[in-house]
Amino acid sequence: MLPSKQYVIGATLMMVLLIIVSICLYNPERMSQFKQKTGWLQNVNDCSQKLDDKSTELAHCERNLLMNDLNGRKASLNAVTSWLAPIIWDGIYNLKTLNEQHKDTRIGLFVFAVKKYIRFLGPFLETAEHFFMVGHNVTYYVFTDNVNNVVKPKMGEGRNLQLHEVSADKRWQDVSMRRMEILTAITKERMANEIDYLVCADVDMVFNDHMGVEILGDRFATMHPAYFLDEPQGFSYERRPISAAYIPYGEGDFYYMAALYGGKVEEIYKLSTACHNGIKEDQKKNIEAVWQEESHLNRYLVYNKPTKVLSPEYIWDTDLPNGELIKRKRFLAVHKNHEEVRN
Ligand code: 4GW
Ligand code: MN
Repeated sequence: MLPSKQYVIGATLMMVLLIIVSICLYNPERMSQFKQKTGWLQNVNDCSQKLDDKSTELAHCERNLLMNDLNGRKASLNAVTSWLAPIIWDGIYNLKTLNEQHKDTRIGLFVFAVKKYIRFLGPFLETAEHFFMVGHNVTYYVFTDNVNNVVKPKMGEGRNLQLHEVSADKRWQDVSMRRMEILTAITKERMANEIDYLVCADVDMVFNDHMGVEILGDRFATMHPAYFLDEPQGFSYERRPISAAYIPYGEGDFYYMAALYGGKVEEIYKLSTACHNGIKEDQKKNIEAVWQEESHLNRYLVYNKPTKVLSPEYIWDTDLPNGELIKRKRFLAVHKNHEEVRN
């Protein structure tokens, strides 16, 4: 019996298919040409083929570091801000290179120790000698109402201390805010000739690990360690439009803590002048921003973004949660008895 016509056609087609498959298996290059011609490659994720679709490219190439939305990491945990300023974490910088770049840089450290806060000055300065800008040219600018009571620490080479007398304000809020007024004067008159960068710090802190030239930039500020995982609508910015420190909902990137910030001397002159003017404007209206000069600092930094942001490695408090995210705790808040230090 002869095979039917359909059977012959079917068998021939099978034979042709078999030949194609065996040629492809033998020659993979021809296989990929075949795939491209027939469009098989269209769904393959190839970063280089999707340059016109930036968001898809970023997502599937896992470059989430630059993303600041729900698909990416929290803005605070990145190594760069959305305006492309570095966020300083351990491991992102090479200290040897930076030290070489800054070998002639002159750095100032500005600190206020008035009334009962003079007790914090000794540990602050002693730990600074161990951890702050070691090997660099450092001038401490200490402002106090009790110059005779300051014990100078043993200081390394290239380091010196200036003591400046300042009157003690009655209200602690005024003591804290007075720093902005003093800064406007001293950055203009004295520091402009003496130093290149100024670092401003609270005195109720101790240095606990390396803090060096990696923090320096035109204008830098530190994330508040209690807010770094919060969303901006939860930040304790000044929210009353009547205040000069007002920041509307929807604006702002980080909540910065006034316990550590700095920059080039002329930048700190501009920053302190703006904050001091804001404080004076509020005083005329008989109001005070919710967190005094820290509120004005945050307002300034929303509209004059820092060129470098310091991660919570640079201000930490051991009472806070999420400490496991912070590898190096470089500058620690001293736990104080608030009743005891109240003036
Ligand atoms: C409450 O009674 C006080 S006293 C709040 C601040 C006081 C204070 C602050 C003071 O009596 N003397 C003084 O020199 N200061 C300076 O302002 C000092 O440099 C201190 O670190 C800075 C900011 O005050 P603070 O450290 O108490 O602020 P927080 O609580 O934000 O760390
Ligand atoms: Mn403090």
